[in-house]
Amino acid sequence: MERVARLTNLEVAAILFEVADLLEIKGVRFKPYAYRRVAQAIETIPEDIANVAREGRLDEIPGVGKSIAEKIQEIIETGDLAYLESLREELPEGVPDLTRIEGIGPKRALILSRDLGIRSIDDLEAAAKAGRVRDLPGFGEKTEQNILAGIQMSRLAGKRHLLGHILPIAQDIERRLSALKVVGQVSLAGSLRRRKETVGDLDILATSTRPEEVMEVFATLPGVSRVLLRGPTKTSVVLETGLQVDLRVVEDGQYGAALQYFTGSKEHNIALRKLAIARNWRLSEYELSDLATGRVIAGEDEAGIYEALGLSWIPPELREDRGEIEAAQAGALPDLIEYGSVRGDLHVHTIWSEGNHSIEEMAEAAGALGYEYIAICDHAETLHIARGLSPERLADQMHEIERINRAAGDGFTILTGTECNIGMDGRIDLPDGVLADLDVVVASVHSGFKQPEREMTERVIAAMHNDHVDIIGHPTGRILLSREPYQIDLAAVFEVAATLGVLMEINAFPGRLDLSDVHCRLARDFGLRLSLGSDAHRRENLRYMEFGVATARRGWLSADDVVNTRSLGDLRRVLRS
Ligand code: DGT
Ligand code: CA
Ligand code: CA
Ligand code: ZN
Repeated sequence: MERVARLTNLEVAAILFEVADLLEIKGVRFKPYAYRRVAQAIETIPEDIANVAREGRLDEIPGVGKSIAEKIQEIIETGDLAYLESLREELPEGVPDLTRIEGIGPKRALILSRDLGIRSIDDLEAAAKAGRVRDLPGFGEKTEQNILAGIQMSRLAGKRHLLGHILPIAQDIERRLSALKVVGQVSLAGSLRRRKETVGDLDILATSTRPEEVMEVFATLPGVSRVLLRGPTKTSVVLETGLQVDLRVVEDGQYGAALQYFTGSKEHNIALRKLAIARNWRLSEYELSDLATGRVIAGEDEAGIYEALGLSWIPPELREDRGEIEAAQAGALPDLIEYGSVRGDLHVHTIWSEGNHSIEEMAEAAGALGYEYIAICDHAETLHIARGLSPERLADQMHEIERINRAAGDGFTILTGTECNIGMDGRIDLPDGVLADLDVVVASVHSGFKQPEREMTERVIAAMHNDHVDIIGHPTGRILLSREPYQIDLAAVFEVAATLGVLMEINAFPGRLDLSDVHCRLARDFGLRLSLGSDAHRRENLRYMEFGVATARRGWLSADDVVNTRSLGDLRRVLRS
């Protein structure tokens, strides 16, 4: 028999959720509800659904009758569901997508598909713009306009936003709400509180005894372009940037439970709920309570919920169900690097290459942040678009840095450096004699992103074999929301880096954050040390460092794993060794 990959409960549930969606599109009544209910139950039961099925206990799951039980059985055995396939075939291509547009239900989607041959949202937009939608039965000019507006909205809503762009906006809203007399506690929640690299929408939580007043202020904040939903406990708005912001107001006694719930992640919450169910308790967005007696066990503060479940409080950055719950049970959570613990920035550009401020200006701004050192890492010559430095210009820059350091005296040090380019063959675009004189050599890939994995991997490994290279800059080259990482075998790179003592960069620039959280954790498993660099191109960018620290925290890193939490003396020893 062919072996079928074992599906997780979440994957089984996802298949049932899709059945529910398609039945709904077909206009079937009641059944979608039944499928959703079962899917939700499967998401949360503490046991592997395959075990439940094997022991013939599927009917113990609320809502599961004979017909759904058979379907679950089929999913577990084959990894697929013929019924779902037939539903998919019944509906013309694109119809499920069309129903995601506001104002288009199943009926209209089917008409658009049948009469105009529309297969996608792009098709629909073209047809509406050409005025071909208004003449369909039951449509009209107004509906056509609404459809275009709905398409616009769904495009904005589907877009994610960079953490680095959203955080200041979020903190401003948080400040404005905290300042209100009628507001007690306020916290940012959701993926933003977890400091995920991109954010879908912003979730904010507050306590108040006068929710209407809070909602009024929230709905009229500067920058709000539309109010999507307005109620006493939840209001949703869209900002001019297209970012949706949800505010929920709860009572003091429920604040901890709500904060825990709305911080997520969903996967973390599901795992936590299983712990509650195992004790015959129930964890909801309102409270942790005893199922039998209804007694409230915790809910006022978040730590109390974790504590009641036998866990130490888990920092939000770790809440992705990647082993943090097991670690908290064992008292083995990592001692995460703190936001204020970075002592210097190891990747800074200046006006000498593509930056906007002088060496002194960058140094002054870094000093104001409390740093002890920065490394000036302008590009080398072959990066023409970035006005890279020739060896002669770099020598001039080194003299300039020496002069500034001497004039400034002790307390703050500017390190000389480069962000040199790793050529297609792994060669570095500066002579060894020049590299040897620099304090910090960052080497990065800036071209030839399409190389096959084997070549790219060999290329970066070859660069690491240059004894002068200290750090590999933005090691996967991704640009968030726009460019995929290049193909590279990071495990192979990390293995070599571990033997050679080369550092991997966490580039804190909001669009990069590369290494990613998951890769940071892999690097830690290899025993690597990492370096944080803001890649600042102007002095304000130095503040991006906090997003790099967030990524390090999400990657389970401690201060020890990151070299620029060390004093300059210790750092120099790491760079030399
Ligand atoms: P995002 O907005 O896509 O960046 O991600 P989140 O994590 O902010 O997700 P969002 O805004 O949909 O919901 C906020 C939190 O609410 C989420 O992290 C956990 C909780 N939550 C939302 N939906 C569910 C759900 O279906 N089940 C569970 N257990 N929790 C949920
Ligand atoms: Ca969110
Ligand atoms: Ca949300
Ligand atoms: Zn670069």
